[in-house]
Parts: sequence; structure tokens; C-alpha cells
Amino acid sequence: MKLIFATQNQHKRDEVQALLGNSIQILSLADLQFHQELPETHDTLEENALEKAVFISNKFSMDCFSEDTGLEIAALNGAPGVYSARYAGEGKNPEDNIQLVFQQMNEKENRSAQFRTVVCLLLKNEPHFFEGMVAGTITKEQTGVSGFGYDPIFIPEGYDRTFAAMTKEEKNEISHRRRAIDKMSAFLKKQAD
Ligand code: ITT
Repeated sequence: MKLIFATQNQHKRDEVQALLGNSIQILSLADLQFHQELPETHDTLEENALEKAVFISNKFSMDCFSEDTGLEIAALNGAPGVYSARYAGEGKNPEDNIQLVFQQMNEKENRSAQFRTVVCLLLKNEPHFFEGMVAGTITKEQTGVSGFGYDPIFIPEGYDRTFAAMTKEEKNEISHRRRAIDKMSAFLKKQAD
């Protein structure tokens, strides 16, 4: 089976490719020579995931999936959430985003947070949604150099290291993205049976 993964984020692409292995042939937007940023104009992960999938599916007339992910911090009422990529401004700069989170968390006792991923799979123009979450805490300083985005400041529950201090394999074992993609894989397998 062949599906486009509608994302311009190479880290997401690498993680998802490793998760799906050879079970599904993923076409990336780079494979299709498509380098334009994808539209994300809504206030929920679900709507943005759908928007990206519909945009690419229409463009290439092929089944595809997309995902939208947010870091939801309890003490910030769920922020940065759906605005995670551009939290500190349009430049999508991960370092600036992290510094803004630190600034806003400065006086906060409650460091609880979760990553939430919503995958939207568009099969014959019919959307199917799959959600994955991982709970954890926000650190007071950055550690680790692996991963991307907010990984250096997020410690998943039951661990003592940030995602960025784990290997790619360790993160992929337990991540929000893994949980959502596993649900999509199970759905696709059932369709094929
Ligand atoms: P596409 O829309 O092209 O898929 P994007 O980077 O804009 O790529 P999102 O809109 O989902 O993706 O942005 C979510 C942001 O949240 C992303 O840019 C990262 O900064 C952060 N993020 C997403 N997944 C993450 C992860 O697994 N670990 C750490 N940060 C993550």
C-alpha cells in the first residue's frame, strides 16, 4: 500500500518511517518535489490535521495521512498546544519557543504536561482520526541533543531523562506519535484483512 505522508517536518517523517517499517510505502512531500508549507489555519489539532491531509490529497489525487502535534502544559491552560510550532512567533524557531515556555513556567509549581498527536488518514476522501498522548513533566533546563522541538524540556512519565536524552528508538517506543501511528496501522491492517 502506498500513502503520502503530508508533512514538511523531516523529524516527523523519520520517526514515522521508522515506526511503519516496510508495512506501508510512504511517499514524502520531498519525493514529490513539493516544498511549500502546509496550511494550518484552525484552532484544533484535529482540524489542522484534516486541513493538511485534504490539501495534499487534492493536490496529488492520492490517499494520504498527516498529523498535527502539540505540547499541552497544564499550568499554561494547555498552551502552547495547537500553536506549538509558532509559539514564539512565525519563525517556527524551537529555541525561542523553549525560552518562552521557560519564561512562562518560571513561577509555576505544577510542571505537568502532555504531548498529543492527532493523525488524519484520508482514504478515498474519507477522514479517519487516531490520537496518541504521552504524559510527563517540563524540566527547568534543557538536556539532550536528540529529537526535535520541545524534546529537550520534556521528561515522559516513568523516566528520568528528556526525550532529547533518549535514543531515537527509545523515544519511538513510547511517544505520542507512536501511539497514534500504531492505531492507524491497526486500522489499515483490519481494512486489508
Ligand atoms: P507539518 O505541519 O508540516 O507536519 P510542523 O513542524 O509545522 O510540520 P506541527 O504543526 O504539528 O508540525 O507543529 C508542532 C510543533 O510541535 C513542531 O514544530 C515541534 O516544534 C513540536 N513538536 C511536534 N512533535 C514533537 C515531538 O515529538 N517532540 C518535540 N516537539 C514536537
